[in-house]
Amino acid sequence: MKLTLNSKIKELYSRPIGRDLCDKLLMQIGKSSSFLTNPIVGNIRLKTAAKLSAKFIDVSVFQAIINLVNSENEYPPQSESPIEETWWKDAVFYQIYPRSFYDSNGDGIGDLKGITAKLDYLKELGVDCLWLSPVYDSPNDDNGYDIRDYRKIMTEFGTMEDFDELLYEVHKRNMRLIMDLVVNHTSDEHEWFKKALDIDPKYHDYYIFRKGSKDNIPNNWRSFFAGEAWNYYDETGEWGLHLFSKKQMDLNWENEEVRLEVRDLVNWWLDKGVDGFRMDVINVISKNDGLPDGNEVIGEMVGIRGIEQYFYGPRLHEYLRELREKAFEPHKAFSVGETPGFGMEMAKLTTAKERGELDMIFSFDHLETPGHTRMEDYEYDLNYLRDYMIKWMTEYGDNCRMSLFYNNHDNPRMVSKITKNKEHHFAIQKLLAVMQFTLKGTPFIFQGDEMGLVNYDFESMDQIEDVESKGFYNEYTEKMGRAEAFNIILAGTREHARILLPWNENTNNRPELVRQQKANDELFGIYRFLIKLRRESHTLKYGSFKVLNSKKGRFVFQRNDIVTNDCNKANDYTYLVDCNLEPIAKKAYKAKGYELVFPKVLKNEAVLEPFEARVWKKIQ
Ligand code: ISL
Ligand code: CA
Repeated sequence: MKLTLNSKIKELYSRPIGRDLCDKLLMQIGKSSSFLTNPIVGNIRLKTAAKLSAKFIDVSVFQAIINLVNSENEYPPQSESPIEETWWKDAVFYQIYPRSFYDSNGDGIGDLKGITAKLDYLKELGVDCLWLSPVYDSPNDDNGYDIRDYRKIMTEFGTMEDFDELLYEVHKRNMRLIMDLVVNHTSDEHEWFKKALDIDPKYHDYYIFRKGSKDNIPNNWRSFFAGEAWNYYDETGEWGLHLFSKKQMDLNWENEEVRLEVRDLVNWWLDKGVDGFRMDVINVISKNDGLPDGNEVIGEMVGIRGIEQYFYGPRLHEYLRELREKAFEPHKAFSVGETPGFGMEMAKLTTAKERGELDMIFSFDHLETPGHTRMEDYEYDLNYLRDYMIKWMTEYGDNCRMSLFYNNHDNPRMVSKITKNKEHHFAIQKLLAVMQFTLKGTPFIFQGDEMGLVNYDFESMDQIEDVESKGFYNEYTEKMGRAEAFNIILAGTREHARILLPWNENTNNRPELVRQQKANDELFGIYRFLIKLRRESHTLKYGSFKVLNSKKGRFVFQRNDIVTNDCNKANDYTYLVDCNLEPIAKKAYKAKGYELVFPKVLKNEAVLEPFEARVWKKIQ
């Protein structure tokens, strides 16, 4: 049934996309779902809601939401059967940003040999699978997310032989490796794009071009990295679409030959033996027909005008299924999609096992407290993280698997967002680690998490190379002073996550970036301990989840094993995790009948120190 302005709020909320969008809105205004589902509000018609909220939300927003909701006719399958066990649910993943991981030859740039050199370190940590951010040939406008040749290794990182050696050494240690698949766009230096500009008809249709004069831009979309989403090409008298940097040209997925190319390159790497892919912005590959203008108000609200025209596009499911069936499935390869903007229902619709699309996705709604954005200097609220986790733990379903992460190469370190007070950092790092390895899902460590890295005190824009930061800095300086603009960049810049890891070895040419921090060996030991605990516990990987206390500042939960009749899988223990989410001491949970697992010793059993986290195991 199609929604119209005559439909009721409860009808909107009962539809998957409607629910996600409402939930996002509710989150922003700090209300729970009962705010919309109670009979009085639930029965209000959308046109009335539009009138009532006309002061804040334009009616066009309602229409845009209705269109999005109507574009999805399917519902996520319910999960009834127990969780199916598989290697990527058992695994602990570790993301490597190669440029800043380990520099083996002293040129200041991390490289493949550097990764191989550190495999024993990663094995010791207990990591099962590595995810490599892009290592392909690239002019590095966006540090490798702008690919020039999908079958060649970036010169600074080494050679294909180095890659083969790395893969061999990874597998030799019983670990796995997944690559980054960046196929929403290519570099404008890719052969295909060069041929496209030469009006080779085959390649011209690989990209998204629109004829028109210079003063007639095809639509009002903005790029993720500030500025318009279109470049003008004098040589052809056309506009070309780029959702990201000016050198990252969007591929035309409508063209079957593009999809064949993607499938070929995925198969090429899988044939080589890689174990799967993390798929960059994979949710934006299908754009609405005719590339209609983005809604101005939504653009203001979300920060990127045009996003509703492609972030959950009309042919997304079809493209994902095709790729799975023709490349991933035959290789039994793993996939995790990067899907900025996705809510839980969208996540279920792309990852539920029965749907045959992706294995997992990264949802990002937990990275900022609602009402705040990354480019903002504020203190992140752990109470929100707790509520987010509880919602996903309880509603996502056993046919879906959640990815658990706090950091990646696109974000400042979460620990610094929680507080700038260094005194608390170590406790917070332990707290985050405890949650990451005892909650239900598959953990993704970002390089340096285990070293206790925090944000870097950049002093000027000269130290920041990231294309996104530069784009926004230019935009902000037009609106405000340089100092204020720099402050915002300092809070949100991706550069924090991209400085060379402090291996405490003097082998790089930007030592000033490393010297500021020192790897925390004690934290490494704690990560190792918690990862081992998780590895050896069926409960922690697959057990059920129950909240015991979620009052302000607290998060106490229990993990119980699934009852199994399989005598090879003897019932594991029950765990209890007691977390203090605030910088003040609190009365600890009385874990009667439990023995302490983490930390090793307590100063005072009755008192939880600021940000302390404890893990208890039931005595059997
Ligand atoms: O950084 C972000 C928020 O955390 C996003 O806006 C980010 O740009 C978006 O999630 C897409 O990220 C991915 O694709 C980009 C690349 O620059 C990022 O590094 C990559 O993770 C374009 O390929
Ligand atoms: Ca190097």
